[in-house]
Amino acid sequence: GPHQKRKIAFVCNPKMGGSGIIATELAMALAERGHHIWLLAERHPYSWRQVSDTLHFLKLHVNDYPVFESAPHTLALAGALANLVEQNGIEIVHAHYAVPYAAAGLMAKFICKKPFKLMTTLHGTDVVKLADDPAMHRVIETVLAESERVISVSDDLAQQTFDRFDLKQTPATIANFVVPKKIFQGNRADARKELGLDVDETYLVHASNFREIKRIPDIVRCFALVRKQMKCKMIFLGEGPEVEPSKALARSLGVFDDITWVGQDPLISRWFSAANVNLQLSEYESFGLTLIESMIQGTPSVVTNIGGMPEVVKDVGKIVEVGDYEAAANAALELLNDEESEHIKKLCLEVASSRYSSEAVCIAYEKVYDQALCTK
Ligand code: GMT
Repeated sequence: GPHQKRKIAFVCNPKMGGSGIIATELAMALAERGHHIWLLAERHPYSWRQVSDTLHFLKLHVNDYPVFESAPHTLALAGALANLVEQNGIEIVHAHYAVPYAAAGLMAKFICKKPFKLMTTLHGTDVVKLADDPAMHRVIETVLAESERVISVSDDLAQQTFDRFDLKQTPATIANFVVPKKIFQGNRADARKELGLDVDETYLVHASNFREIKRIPDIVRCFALVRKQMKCKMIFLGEGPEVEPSKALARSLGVFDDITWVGQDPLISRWFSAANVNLQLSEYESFGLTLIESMIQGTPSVVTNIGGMPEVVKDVGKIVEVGDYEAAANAALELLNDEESEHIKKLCLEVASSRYSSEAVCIAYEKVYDQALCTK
């Protein structure tokens, strides 16, 4: 339906990672819907595309004058935001992550000569992990209280936030979404041919930034157990500190030759389309973007019973306890069972396109922006 065109500045982490991907895709989708969007960051986010002339990128310059131990990034962001708002008549600053992005937004509010509304989307690590740090806790609590609206990417994260901070109300949930343009359009065989994979092989997949929180050793152990039961291969997508240790563990478990470490690949959807099962066995995950990226390609996931993952894979995946890689292996074997796989594939597609539609998310945010601008 018709909606008012807004002027919105986005601030997010431009590095490869779910929060930056979602913020960037949301910025682009809203610009395509006619809103005027500015994205302020140290560099173009990974998935940035100039989709509309109502979309603007502003490079953040952080002065790293040598007297500083580390460059005052948050202050640079706050000042640049204040300038951006004043120069362009921006009505809303939409921050992805309470710290440091919404905190910079709050500082900008203090500096800026024109009023604007601060919107904060929580992606997890900001509230759940940083809340344990007493200094950070105070900052986050203030930022949440001073944000016009706080949105969480899952119901679980909303509840966790409410439990940890003194808030007037639980944040509203607007889930992450599938990006239509990124969907691989071919079938599994097409994807495999394009990737040079064996059309008849069974492939398990995992994608992340290989931080400790992803529990990569559990994935390697899970794969080794599945490999004992049937011929199959493992594909690791992404880069990070746990890549090298995972190779050592794979060697010691005798499955090194059955694993491919692909590294970073922008065409991640092709890999999910090619795979039979996706594994995400993290210690914490507010949402788990790869779950819907694989779901839309018809590939179900085995996940740990933590954070937002159970609500994301509800009806279309298997849930095991954190650390229980044996249960994860059994769950993967169940999903690999031929009888079930055609049915699951259909269900995955259905759920991913209905529950995680990008249009529905844009509409939900437009409503939140409207509400924020209507309250004085
Ligand atoms: O999990 C990461 O390593 C990256 C992190 C980020 O900042 O991009 O991801 C968080 O936000 C994503 C988008 O909302 C979620 O899908 C991830 O689950 C969440 N990560 C954690 O909660 C650990």
